[in-house]
Amino acid sequence: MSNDSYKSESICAISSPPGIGGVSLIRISGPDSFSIVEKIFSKSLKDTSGYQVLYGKIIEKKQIIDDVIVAVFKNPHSFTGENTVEINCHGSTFIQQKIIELLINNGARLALPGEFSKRAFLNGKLDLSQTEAIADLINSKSSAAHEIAIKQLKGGISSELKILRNKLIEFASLIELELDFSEEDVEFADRTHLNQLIQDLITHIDQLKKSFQYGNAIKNGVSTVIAGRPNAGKSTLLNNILNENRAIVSSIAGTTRDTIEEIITINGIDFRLVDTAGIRNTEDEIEKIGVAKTLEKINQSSLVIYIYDICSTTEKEVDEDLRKYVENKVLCLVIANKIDLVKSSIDVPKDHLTVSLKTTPNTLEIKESIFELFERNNVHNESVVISNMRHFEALELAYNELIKVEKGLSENIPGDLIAMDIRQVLYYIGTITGDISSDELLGNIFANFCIGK
Ligand SMILES: Nc1nc2c(ncn2[C@@H]2O[C@H](COP(=O)(O)OP(=O)(O)OP(=O)(O)O)[C@@H](O)[C@H]2O)c(=O)[nH]1
Ligand SMILES: [Mg+2]
Repeated sequence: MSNDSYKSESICAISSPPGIGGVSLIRISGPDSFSIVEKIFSKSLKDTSGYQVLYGKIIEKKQIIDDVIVAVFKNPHSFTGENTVEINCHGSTFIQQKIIELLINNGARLALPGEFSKRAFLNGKLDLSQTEAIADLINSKSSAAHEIAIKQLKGGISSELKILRNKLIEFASLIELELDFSEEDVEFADRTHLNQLIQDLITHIDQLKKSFQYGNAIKNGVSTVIAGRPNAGKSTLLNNILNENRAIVSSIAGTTRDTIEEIITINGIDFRLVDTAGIRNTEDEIEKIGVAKTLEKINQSSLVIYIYDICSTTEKEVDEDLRKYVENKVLCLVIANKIDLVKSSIDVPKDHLTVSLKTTPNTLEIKESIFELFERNNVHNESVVISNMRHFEALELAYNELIKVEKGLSENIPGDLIAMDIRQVLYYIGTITGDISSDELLGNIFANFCIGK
């Protein structure tokens, strides 16, 4: 679809979830939506003002299909910015399909995934990152994910980036103007100010980039691996946290072979907990595969809960394990288990959580510790958090170009080269808000939306 052909086409889709429901919502948007709906509805829409609701009947060849409520939105006061009608019908799949069929027979066409949102963007109702926030809002499963999506929808990222972008555009233009006067060796763009702006941008974009770790964790859950030697109590821990017998627990070392994954929500954040095979050297073929998988899972995780049996593991062995298996970049909560078996007093490092998972589950305390560890290491600027991979990648590219500009300024390279690098920064920032977009980019983004949104 070229960017302009949409202006003449009216599109329709079922916007409620597929299947039977009490009621369903069918949406139609485009220049002919009113006249198309009038052909199948018992009332005229001609004299309606926007934001109006009408009660009437959907009729096919004098036969009543359904009693419906129709909401009318007049261009530009609708989500898409076009004339839009929303038909609230009864949620039978037959009725839904019938109404869609009638709309198509009268001149509408079926909407592509995300096409309503795409029109909202093309008609300037929302910028690109706000449009993407709608998809995140629909998909949000926790209060934290919801909060990030709402902030983005309100334009949090865009307004920040737009201010910086406009300042940078000004500088790029001034530098480009200098090129027209190259004979005269003039400097319209104050280099000290430009340098300051570049520094501000670098700091700011760096902050946004850092917030992605947090944003991404909230959107997709924090991958959290429970690891340790065999028999340490890993599966017991998983079961305790889930409050169900999810994994087999036994006194035989090497019970868990395959990874077991479950999601728990702590204070509104999803943690994807993975119970793993205990790490040891083994000749057992299946267990070997299990151990390899454990190591792979640890590598991919953002948080590790390392658990050990306090009676059978020395502090030195624990340290060795941590050094060998848990990389520095991964957050790690260390749990000393089976304290009930300890007869005399024993020294445990202060930062290890000492428990007896069998006799007292300590679930609340452990959950709090997991959450605290995550929070402590995810300092984020309250106002804006990046949670979208596309935005993160664009920021990273913009950041690299900014470093080039910074270097260029310090080395006094010619203005035309600096201007080129600044234009690159502008380009990458522009792709986030959609100030710069291509059919391909839009196609990729909206293909992941649901139909009817
Ligand atoms: N006394 C005591 N026994 C415990 C405690 N926690 C777990 N156990 C026991 O230790 C044994 C091993 O527990 P699991 O949870 O299966 O250990 P695991 O780390 O998953 O072991 P693998 O899957 O073999 O790697 C079981 O018999 C548990 O009942 C504890 O706090 N105290
Ligand atoms: Mg186990």
